[in-house]
Amino acid sequence: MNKLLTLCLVHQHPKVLLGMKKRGFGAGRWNGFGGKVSLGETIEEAARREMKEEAGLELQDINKVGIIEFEFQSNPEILEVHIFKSTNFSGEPQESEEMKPQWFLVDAIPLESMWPDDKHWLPLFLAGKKFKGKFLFGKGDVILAMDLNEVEEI
Ligand code: 8WW
Repeated sequence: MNKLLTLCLVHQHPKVLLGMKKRGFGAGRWNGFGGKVSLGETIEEAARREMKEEAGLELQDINKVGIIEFEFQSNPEILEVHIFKSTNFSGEPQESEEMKPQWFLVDAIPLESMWPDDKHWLPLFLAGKKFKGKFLFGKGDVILAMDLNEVEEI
């Protein structure tokens, strides 16, 4: 009964590729690329498909690095987001109807324009760690409770 979603960030140290979400859930925030997992595809296939649709990139490598559950006080549905890292792709980042891609230096990630949980797990992501977590959001997307742990295996 969780809703399965993907989120994929390309990390070519010292740069990370993010996209400005142009519409829908999370619009106006920088984020990784991703979305819903469709029937008949694996979660990894969904992550690859969304990266192609939203940024025009064909991923070479892809690794699952985290799973985070997001609960909103206003919504009984729990979002289970599977977070992937890629380091190589073919193609050139291109803007889509969904996302405007841009490279950021890891020291200049626009945390103030991202989901408020990202500041907690991005350091683990950038350090090559694996992690699992849960965040509870209240009104105004404020974090009411959180649980985040580094794990050996996803
Ligand atoms: N970084 N939600 C997954 C998604 C969901 C819906 C449409 C993509 C969050 C981050 N991402 C998301 S949603 C990403 C497209 C978050 C709450 N905190 N942090």
